[in-house]
Parts: sequence; C-alpha cells; structure tokens
Amino acid sequence: MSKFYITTPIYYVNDQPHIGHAYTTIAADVLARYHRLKGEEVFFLTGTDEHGSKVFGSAQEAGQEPQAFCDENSAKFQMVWDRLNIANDYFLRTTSIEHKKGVAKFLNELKDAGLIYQSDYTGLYCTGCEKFVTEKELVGGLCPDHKKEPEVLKERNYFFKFNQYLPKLLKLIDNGELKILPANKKNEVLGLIKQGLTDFSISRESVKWGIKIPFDDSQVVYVWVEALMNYVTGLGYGGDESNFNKFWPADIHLMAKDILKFHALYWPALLLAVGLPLPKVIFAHGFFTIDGEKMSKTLGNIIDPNVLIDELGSDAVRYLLLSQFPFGADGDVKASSLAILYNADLANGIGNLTSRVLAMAEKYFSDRGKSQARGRQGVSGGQVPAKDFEFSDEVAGIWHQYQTAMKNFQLDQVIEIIRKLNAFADSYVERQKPWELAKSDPDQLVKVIYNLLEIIRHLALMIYPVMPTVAEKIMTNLGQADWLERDFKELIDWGGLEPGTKVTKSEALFPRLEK
Ligand code: ME8
Repeated sequence: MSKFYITTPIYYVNDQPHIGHAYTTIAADVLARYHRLKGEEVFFLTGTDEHGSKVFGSAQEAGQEPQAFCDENSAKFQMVWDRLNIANDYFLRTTSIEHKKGVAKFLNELKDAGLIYQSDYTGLYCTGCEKFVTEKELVGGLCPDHKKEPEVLKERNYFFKFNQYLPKLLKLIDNGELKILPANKKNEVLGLIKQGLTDFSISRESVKWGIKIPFDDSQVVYVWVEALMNYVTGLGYGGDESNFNKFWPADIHLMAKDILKFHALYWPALLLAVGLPLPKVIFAHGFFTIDGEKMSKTLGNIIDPNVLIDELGSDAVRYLLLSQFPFGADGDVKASSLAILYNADLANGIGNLTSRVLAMAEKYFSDRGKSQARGRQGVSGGQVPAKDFEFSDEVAGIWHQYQTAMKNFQLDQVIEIIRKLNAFADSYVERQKPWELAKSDPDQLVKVIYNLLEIIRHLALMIYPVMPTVAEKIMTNLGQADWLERDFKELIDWGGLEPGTKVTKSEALFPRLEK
C-alpha cells in the first residue's frame, strides 16, 4: 500500500486562527482525503508553533504565563479545525515532551557530525518574522511585513554550517529531485542560492522561552530550527519511531510563499546534515489579501473562520476559500463575493441539482407501491431504474482530468471540474425534460434518471475531499453505505448504482442566502 505524508506549517499561537491559516489547512485536508479515498495510507500533520520571543512577548502582553497562553491559543486552532472537519492524524505542539525529545536528538546528531560551531554575531532581528534581516530587506528602516524597526542583537550563538550544502541543494532543486512548486517559486529559490547565503544561527542566548540546547543549557534552540523539526518529531522521531519509519520523507510540505526560504533551503540542509531523506515536494501557495488589504490585527480585517462557518456552514467555507483563485497564485478574497458564489455554485448549483434529481427519482420511480403491498403505508423514496451507459466514457474522461488536477495540486481546477460536471447535468435535465418524458417516453425516462442519479454519485465522490459532509449526505440519499471503504477504481467506474437501490429526497444541502 503506498503512503502519503502531508504537512501544513505549524501556526504561531500569538495570532488567532484566521482564514489564511484555514486556507492552507483546508487544502492539506483535501489532498489527504483524496489520497485516503484512493486507498493510500495517509498521515496528515498540523500543529502549533509555541516558542520564541514573539509568543513570549504576546503572553506577557496578555498578562499570562507563556504555557497557559499557548494552551489557550493552541486550543483555538484545534477547535476551528474540528469545526472545519479537518481530519489530521496528529496535532503537534512544540511545547510537548515528544517534540522536545526529537529536537534534542536532531541537535545532538548535528553536533556529533561536527556541523555546529559557536560564533559572536551582531545582526538586525525582526521579532514579528522571528528572523535576522539585512539592511537591504528593510523599507525606510522598517521590516516591510511588520512595519517595525528591527532590534540590534549581539549574541554568542551556535551556528550551523549551512553554506557547505548550497552546491548540493542547487543541484537537487535544479534537477527536480527536490521539487519546489509552483515553477516560479523554484526559480526564486535558485535565485536566492545564486545570490549567496551565509551560515545561520541555530540558538538564541537572550531568549528564555524555548527548548534548551541539549549540550548547553544557557541557550535555547532558535524557534525556526525547532519548528522545522516538527515535521519529523510529529512522526515520533526521537521517541517511538514507527510512524517516522513508515511515513518519512514527506510527500508534500504545504505553506504560503512567506516561509518558503525556511522550507526550501534551511530544512533540506538540516536533513542532509543528519543523513535523512528530503521531502519530495515543497509547495508554496499564494498569499491572499482581503478586499485588497493584507490581513492584519492592526487593520482589523482578519476574517475568523468561525464567523464564516456560522453563516455558511463548514463545507461551504472549505469550497469557497479554495475557489477564490488559482492554487499557487496570490489573490484577493472579496468578503462580499463569498455569498454570491455560495448561491451560484452551491445553493443553485450542487444543492439544486441533487434535490431536483432525487425528487424526480422519487416521483417517477417511487417504491411506494411495493411498500404499500407490504402494508407500510406512506414510506417515501424512489428506486434506481435500469442501468444506462451513455456517459460512461465521458465521465471516465472527467475522472482523468480530476486525478491529474489532484496530482498536480491544482485545487482550483478540481473545483472547476466539479462545476463543469454540475453544469453538464443541469443542461442534460433541460435538454431531456424528464417531466415531459414521463408522459411521452417512459423508456427514455428510465435512461435519463439513471444517468442523472449516477452523475450525482460521481459528483458526490468528486466533492468528497472538498465537502465531506455534503458528499456523505448525497451518498446516503443514493442508498450507498460503506463506500469510503470500497476500492477506488471500482468506485469511480460508471454504473456503480445498482437498479432497485432505494434513493431518498434530500433536505436542502445549501439553503439559499437571501442577503
Ligand atoms: O510562519 N494567505 O506561522 P504563521 C495565505 N510558525 N496563507 C496564509 C495567510 C494569507 N494571508 N496568512 C497565513 C509561521 N497563511 C511559522 C511556521 S512551520 C515549520 C513554522 C498561512 O502562523 C500560510 O500557510 O505565521 C503561511 O505560510 C502560514 O499561515 C504562516 O503561519
């Protein structure tokens, strides 16, 4: 059985979960669910990044002990992921014992390999970014992302001999052994290597909220270095390593472009240093703005996923966020357009199609006669009529496109394919007019209703990774049980609905929004 290991970044607990975090996590969940549906063994890791001066400072501002502050804020991420139906296999917290153990093992290996040295360092540090910045990166003396002046830091730190790995990284990235996607991001990373990079510090002397360096407890591990290690400690590295042995290397690390350099260069170099295999794909999706503005606490335009879930439901939020712009490109989320898209694609689209088709199956192929004969008056429902294969090839072709889009992480394409299949079924209904066939051509009606029910089954399978709850409801309405355990190839073959299966009308899957 093939395996699939997917990760999101671990999010800083100084911030509330917002739809930027939700975007990455939903995308990872979609890919994880799709690979599970295909029968692969999947491990999906997410979590929270809880150490460092930024988190420590936020805890102080909130008047809380750092651990209590982390507990409270990490729980907010876990709660919203639950509400969004995120089926992660593990939630890693960097303040956990197992993470600390794994980090200690990793650092000892670096030290034993002679890849760490001490040096005095003076540099500019942006706490918002939790990284050293150069004069060149500043705009008007301020960090362009946090609009704050970085502080001058003078410390004696441990450094990692990063520089010596650059020629190897250049080769691995260039020849695609370490895939950086989308392609323009690969070029950016190659450009960074060619510009020249220096060894980086892996410890902090003045920071107290962190994991102590195992061989020098006067320093803590630099927050970014231990954060990257979550991708192995989340699998038990340094403790019970059975998951680590089964799932490492990662099949894909997912993130936005803001933290690509850490993932595409620092992390692979650390892995090379301890002799671990490299992740297969590093995918940096775009960064989005809200109505043209960067999401930030100061601007007060952060969208809390909880508010959207309250208004639209979790499946709709998953669908709407992913359908905003190409996965990988930057874009603007227009809060006002979410409701419009909800009505167009979900209420009038998938919701309307399924309830219409199920209602027709019930009306024209009611099993009431049979039920009455058994003395069960009033039992409603329809039956799947005899099979027809008119769209067998066409739907196989659509599945091919769908699988290619998933393979290439084109999640917006996945949505587009779902839209097309929905539109195709709508136009088939309009062309065939089953309500007229019911009077004029019962044989053709059998074919049309079978085709529509079967298309809805395929639609439910295709939307499952994106909208799992709605997909399960549709499958239940189609009389399908245990389908998640079935063989994927069989599942996506045309003709899975067996004649005689009882189907029931659905409640409104996506009630129309009036305002
Ligand atoms: O960087 N658009 O954590 P973080 C799209 N702890 N994605 C966005 C977004 C936006 N406007 N805002 C946030 C950190 N994201 C580190 C990571 S990993 C070893 C350590 C998402 O809380 C996106 O995935 O700042 C981005 O990379 C991540 O949140 C940054 O989360």
